[in-house]
Amino acid sequence: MLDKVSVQRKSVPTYCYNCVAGPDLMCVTVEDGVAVSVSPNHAGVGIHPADGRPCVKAYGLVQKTYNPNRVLTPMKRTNPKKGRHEDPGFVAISWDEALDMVAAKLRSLREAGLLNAQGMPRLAATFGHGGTPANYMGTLPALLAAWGPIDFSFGSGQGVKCVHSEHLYGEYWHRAFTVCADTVHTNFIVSFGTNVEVSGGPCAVRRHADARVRGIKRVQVEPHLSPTGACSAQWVPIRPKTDPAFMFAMLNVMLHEAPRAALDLDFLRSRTASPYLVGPDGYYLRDPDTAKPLIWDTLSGGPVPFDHASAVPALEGSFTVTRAISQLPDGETATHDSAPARPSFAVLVDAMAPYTPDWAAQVCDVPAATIRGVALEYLENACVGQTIEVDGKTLPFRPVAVTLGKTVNNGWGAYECCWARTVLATLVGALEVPGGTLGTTVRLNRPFENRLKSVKPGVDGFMNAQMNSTTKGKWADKPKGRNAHTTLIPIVGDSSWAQALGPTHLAWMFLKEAPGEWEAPEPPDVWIAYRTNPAVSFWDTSQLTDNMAKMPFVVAFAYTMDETNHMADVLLPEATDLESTQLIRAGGTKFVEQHWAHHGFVLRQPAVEPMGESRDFTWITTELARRTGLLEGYNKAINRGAALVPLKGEGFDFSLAEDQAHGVDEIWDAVCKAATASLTGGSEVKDLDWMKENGFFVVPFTRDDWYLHPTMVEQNLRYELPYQERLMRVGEELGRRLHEAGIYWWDEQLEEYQGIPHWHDVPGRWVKAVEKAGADPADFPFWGITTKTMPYTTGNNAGIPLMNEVAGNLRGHGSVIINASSARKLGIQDGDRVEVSSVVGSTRGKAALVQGCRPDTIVIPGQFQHWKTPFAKDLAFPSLNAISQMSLDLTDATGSGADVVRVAVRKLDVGEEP
Ligand SMILES: Nc1nc2c(c(=O)[nH]1)N[C@H]1C(S)=C(S)[C@@H](COP(=O)(O)OP(=O)(O)OC[C@H]3O[C@@H](n4cnc5c(=O)[nH]c(N)nc54)[C@H](O)[C@@H]3O)O[C@H]1N2
Ligand SMILES: Nc1nc2c(c(=O)[nH]1)N[C@H]1C(S)=C(S)[C@@H](COP(=O)(O)OP(=O)(O)OC[C@H]3O[C@@H](n4cnc5c(=O)[nH]c(N)nc54)[C@H](O)[C@@H]3O)O[C@H]1N2
Ligand code: SF4
Ligand SMILES: [Mo]
Repeated sequence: MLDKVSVQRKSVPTYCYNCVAGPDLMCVTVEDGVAVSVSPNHAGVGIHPADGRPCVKAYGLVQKTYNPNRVLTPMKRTNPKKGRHEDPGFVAISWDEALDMVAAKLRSLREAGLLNAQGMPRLAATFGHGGTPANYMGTLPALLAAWGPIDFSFGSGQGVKCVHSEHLYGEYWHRAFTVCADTVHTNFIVSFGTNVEVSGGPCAVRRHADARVRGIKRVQVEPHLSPTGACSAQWVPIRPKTDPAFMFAMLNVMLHEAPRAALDLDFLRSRTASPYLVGPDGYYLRDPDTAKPLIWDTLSGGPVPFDHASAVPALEGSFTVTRAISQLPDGETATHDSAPARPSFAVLVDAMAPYTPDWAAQVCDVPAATIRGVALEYLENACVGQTIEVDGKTLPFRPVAVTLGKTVNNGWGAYECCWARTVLATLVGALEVPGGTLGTTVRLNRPFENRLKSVKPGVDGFMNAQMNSTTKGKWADKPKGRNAHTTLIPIVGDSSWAQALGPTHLAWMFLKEAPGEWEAPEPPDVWIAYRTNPAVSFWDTSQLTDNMAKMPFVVAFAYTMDETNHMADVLLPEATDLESTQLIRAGGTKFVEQHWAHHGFVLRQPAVEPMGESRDFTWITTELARRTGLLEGYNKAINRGAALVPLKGEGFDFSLAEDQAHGVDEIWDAVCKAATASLTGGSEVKDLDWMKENGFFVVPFTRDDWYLHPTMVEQNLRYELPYQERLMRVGEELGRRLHEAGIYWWDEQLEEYQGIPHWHDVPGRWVKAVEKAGADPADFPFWGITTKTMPYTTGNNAGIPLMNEVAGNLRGHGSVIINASSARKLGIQDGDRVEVSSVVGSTRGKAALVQGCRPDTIVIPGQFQHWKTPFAKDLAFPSLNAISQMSLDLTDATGSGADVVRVAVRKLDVGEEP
């Protein structure tokens, strides 16, 4: 008989936040100090919307930890020449040498001045994938705060390739950095390319499964049949980038075919700008004394200010206003006598008149009856007039929602889609109420932890908006960063996240060549990169890689070698997911479908000892702060709340001494105590040990806080829809400023600023881009698009073999997905190696023949074509990013672009590939 070997086994609660659908709870099973598996954290049952379960990606974290290809010592470059084909000649160095080298460099920057001669920050930093790195970077934000100006201009596709227009307009209209359906209550969802069963994490997957049991109907409108399409009630294979036409036609049906009484007229009158009178110059007619927008009161038969208490405003009709003013750009005022006036709603009705389902059918390649059917079903399910009780509060019940996926949400056409999506909700009062279309979180408007608190009364009865000024003298004629967000993008504002949400590809492009009348910015003296891989994630990756080689000094936190840290001067290996400590917020409302009935904090803790020489991020940061001479400022920033919450509040003070370096546990112990104290008004103080034992600390979060509606009613505010008077003015001003500065290369983008959007040939822009590149569009007959894939979180875990193994079960993994009959016409069989080319270049992979894809569209899932990342580089997978264009012409007014490109497909001959 064998001796019983006693194994020390423990289960360590922690979190996964590897994609924006997190944070999700999980436990790590550790045997004799070795992480052996990941499991749900059952303590989360009834608290976490997925009852404590993480998704498949979290199960890869064990392999991530023990990946033999990890960078496990600091390293420095020995070959000064940078480029894809230059061997960096990395050699291992001690932490002392690495930290001293970085600190010396940073000190030299401070001595030279934080801004360079062009007024640009000498230090730049990029953190990838939708802000998720912030949940792994410990106290780094405190060091960044202590530093001063930093350029966050250089993106990786997060932001401009993400749900970008939604981020900006969504937040502007209803504090919706991202948007979701209120899946818990809704009955009917129209999803335009929201791949929520793949991208929404366990919370969304669980919710949609429960909703299907309840009998919900989801219509998935997208060019190829994604897993989400496959488990929807209906799939509508729309032509790429024609979604605005589909939605305009839905509006047309609702406004021109359905009876008015089917709409939520009360909501339109009292909670939107629908009654505001539009004058002859397209601007609101305003009261001459107060400058308040006027509405037409049907009771008194005359114009009154919008906030007149007892008015019953007209939504339709044509009126004459005896005397009014309008506010033109640049503070100019026009006076109107006997002005013709129409309510915004009437202007909307007229504007949507041409967009009939028959018209849209031609544009979208979808039968008119399908479009009409979806619109009518939406209307039928809207339950206008009904209410529901949530946490003891009676709220409107409108169980219909419209959601938009990332390629619908960015690039040309995205503005129209976001606008139409929000107007569809307002027409039936389904915005921000149970069952309807909801915002999830805020990132541009503070405070980030509760979006409801970010709502304050602004101008004209709407909520406040934080925009970059476009008026003379106040407009930022000199950009403050290399993507010029304050100069070009008024609506992005200038809060801490704004720059990373600017037109981040321009920063890369301008390193090579700036357009006329624009001073080409010098690269930053130092660029810090963490958990981001623009060399794989962005567009036209080969050109981007060349531009990246121009960065003179790159500090990269490194997990394995990858295509971006290939350009680094110093590699810093931080302890990763299962090896390090951080406390973050959980619950309340967050991205995607992270709506909880609780909120609080969750701890990431070392389940195992860090591998090799890798060190906790907080330790690395503290050392950098100390060696750069910024310790005091860094500690002050932590005390102020840069690590999570202020360490001092009412009834508690866990502030750290500012003149000394603190240990990792000491810092997080103080943060744990302050966080729990602040959440409970000081009544419960949980220290680091308690959090390690219990994993998370939450208190109830009232579910009516999922909805903005009560806040809007409380503050008597209106949604700034359907008419965009303010944006019109801003656009006009921006145009004047740019033209005064001799800048005409942003003129097409200026066209996006309209009172009511209209259709323009959105997909045609990608065709024109082919012509502009000097090629014949007929040679590129297919649409190339991309999609997320369940086991991968962008390119973050591309080097983990388990993910590839699991993904092998998915249709089209690592392949070019193509419609079977289109493929056969090209002589392509399933599994054949094919080449997909565009005006930018080509990419190769095997063909996956499917029925569920439009004949004119190919799909390349995920982001691959690595040439450095171990394991991933041997997969020989294709990537849309190698062939998509990075161009000003394909940039919309928010500064975003789409993962869309015109392509050709051909079968590779035998012998063409090794
Ligand atoms: N084709 C295609 N391209 C896309 C998209 C798409 O769907 N298809 N999506 C776009 C979107 S929406 C986004 S948000 C962007 C995201 O793109 P990026 O911001 O570039 O993010 P990731 O691809 O996740 O890159 C993560 C990098 O961090 C490294 N890494 C992983 N774990 C660790 C760690 O613990 N420590 C350190 N130091 N490094 C680590 C990985 O090796 C990888 O190089 O991609 C965009 N690009
Ligand atoms: N598993 C996983 N989840 C993730 C991520 C991840 O990398 N992996 N990334 C996270 C991030 S950063 C983001 S931004 C979100 C994105 O989340 P989603 O937007 O839900 O993700 P995608 O899979 O990129 O959605 C693409 C879908 O849009 C369709 N599509 C493409 N072009 C068009 C078009 O022109 N019109 C229409 N109607 N549909 C179109 C495609 O068919 C595809 O099904 O996912 C997040 N969640
Ligand atoms: S959905 Fe995202 S955050 Fe949640 S467990 Fe999966 S990878 Fe982690
Ligand atoms: Mo994203």
